[in-house]
Amino acid sequence: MKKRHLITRRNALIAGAASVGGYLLYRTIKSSPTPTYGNILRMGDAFTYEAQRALLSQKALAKEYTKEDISSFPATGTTNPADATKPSYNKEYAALHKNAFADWTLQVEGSVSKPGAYSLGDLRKFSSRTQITRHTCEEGWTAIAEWTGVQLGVLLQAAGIQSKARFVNFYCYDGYIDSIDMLDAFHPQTLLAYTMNGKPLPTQHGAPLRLRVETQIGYKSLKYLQRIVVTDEYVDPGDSGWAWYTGI
Ligand SMILES: Nc1nc2c(c(=O)[nH]1)N[C@H]1C(S)=C(S)[C@@H](COP(=O)(O)O)O[C@H]1N2
Ligand SMILES: [Mo]
Repeated sequence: MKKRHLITRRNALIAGAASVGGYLLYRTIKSSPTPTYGNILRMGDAFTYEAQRALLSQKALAKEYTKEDISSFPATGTTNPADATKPSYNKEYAALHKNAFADWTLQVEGSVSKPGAYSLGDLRKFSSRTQITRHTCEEGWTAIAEWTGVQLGVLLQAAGIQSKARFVNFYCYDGYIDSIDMLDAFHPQTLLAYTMNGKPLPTQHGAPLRLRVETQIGYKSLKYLQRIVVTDEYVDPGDSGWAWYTGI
């Protein structure tokens, strides 16, 4: 039986409230020094003891579900950058897609001592994490799926992230750009996911690699990843009208 996910007014209100809360937190982050990777390593200067405890406690993890909870999962926004009839069409992506992503690599650059390009095979060699989590779209729907991938923090450490780094910027084949701070980047559930429900990530869900940021609303979980730039500055999508930080 096919489960339907109705966009309910209640869910829309919850998503809206989460955005307002997120915006207040965002303003707080902006008005206080944003933690660098070095701050997080030292667990010192930028944080209070309570904040560190909250960060490290199990409560800081988003709820994880069981296989029985897995639901149907709508695809929204860009659903295929290889489709030449859509505005999101990207020629380079179309070529990679045609070749089943054999030539695809993820660029990792910026404030790292070992910038480089990682193939899917390279990413699969890292230890992986599997989690069943709920995605919350700002448009008011939620869905549950199982994701497997490499923790972003593991990759950043392998790339030699420098202690002054404050943000991670992401660039996608469909033109999406966004960024997260070091707390989210090193959150244990922040994954670069190559598997959804036990199968290679489907095209409509961001093949071959997407971000999963379980601490924030769905639009931070970028699909069709192309490039990661570690930096002291963040990129703001700006024109989207949504807050940069939208914790849930
Ligand atoms: N590159 C890219 N990432 C994206 C989007 C997109 O259109 N392009 N849409 C975002 C939004 S608003 C949501 S809700 C989720 C949708 O993911 P899904 O299509 O797998 O459900 O991806 C997010 N990441
Ligand atoms: Mo969304």
